[in-house]
Amino acid sequence: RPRVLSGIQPTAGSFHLGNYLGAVRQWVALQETHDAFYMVVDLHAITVPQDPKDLRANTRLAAAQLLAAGLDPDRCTLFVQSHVPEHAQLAWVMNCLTGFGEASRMTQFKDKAAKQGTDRASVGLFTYPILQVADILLYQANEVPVGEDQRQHVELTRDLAERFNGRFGPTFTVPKPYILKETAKIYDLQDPSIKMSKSASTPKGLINLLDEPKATAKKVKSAVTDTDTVIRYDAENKPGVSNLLTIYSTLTGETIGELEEKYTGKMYGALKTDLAEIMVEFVTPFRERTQQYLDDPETLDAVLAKGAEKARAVAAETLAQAYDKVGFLPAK
Ligand code: AQP
Repeated sequence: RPRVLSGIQPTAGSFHLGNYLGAVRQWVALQETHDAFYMVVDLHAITVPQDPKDLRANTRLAAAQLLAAGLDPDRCTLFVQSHVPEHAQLAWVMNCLTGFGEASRMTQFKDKAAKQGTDRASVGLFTYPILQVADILLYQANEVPVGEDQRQHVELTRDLAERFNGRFGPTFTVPKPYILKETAKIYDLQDPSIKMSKSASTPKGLINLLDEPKATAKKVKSAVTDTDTVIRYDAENKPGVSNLLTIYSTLTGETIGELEEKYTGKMYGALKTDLAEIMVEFVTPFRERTQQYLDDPETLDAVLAKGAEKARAVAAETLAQAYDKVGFLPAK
């Protein structure tokens, strides 16, 4: 079976619709066909300041949401990044292989650092794409299921894997991004020119899966569309309507073409009312299942402990090979 690896940050509490449609939904499908490793990336979370109590709670919350979304610990390996110290250990080697200019070109870093101010942005934020490289290479992943915003980091991973292999001999699998065109980028409901994001979106444009279903329905109903009246997919000229059609189609399995036909001659209001109902039907059981996992922290922690053990077995082997190739003296 080919292998996949991906991660999600525990920082925002609730996952948002972009996280789910862009990434987590694919994770659930891929556990059936791939040897799948998924993690809650708490090391990445501390690239910006975190309250320790919140971080711990949000890490459990993220794991609970992944299980609620359909990850099955018998079909995939689910773990917490900091439980596998090899991530930080390989990251150092990768840091030393990356050019300063190369790291400076990462657009996510540039965007986030610009928002925080260069003096306040941490060095961790600067090197976090390189930690991500280590995350992926440790598992010899063939594919990395992510949203479009992560494509550049997977490209960096490919470059560094090839550089390491070229310099020290074949060691790492060179991974490919796994990005579904339709859901690669889910947009803010109030500003469909920007991606839905916990930090960039307006509260009204961001659908948090754990919010009150009623509030979610309201956000869908007040989504920004356009002054035209035709319900048609046209990402360039009708980004708001197209975003709603993408969300609708992904959640129901109806194709965009079928939806365009279904809503011929209907008003935007009808589309939004129906989509609001579909969203409520989706988030209500999701919230309940998440709560059930949170109510049983011992079981949750046991799942994560078992996941960490499985992950470490793979990660330790890769790290040992990499350390040997680099020329580190083995500790006897
Ligand atoms: N709008 C989106 N459309 C499609 N995919 C998305 N992802 C995030 N936003 C969208 C994908 O979700 C996965 C987890 O990303 P993350 O750990 O970076 O989660 P986040 O921090 O909650 O993501 P945000 O909201 O984008 O936060 P910022 O911008 O503050 O970092 C990834 O695979 C990502 O591509």
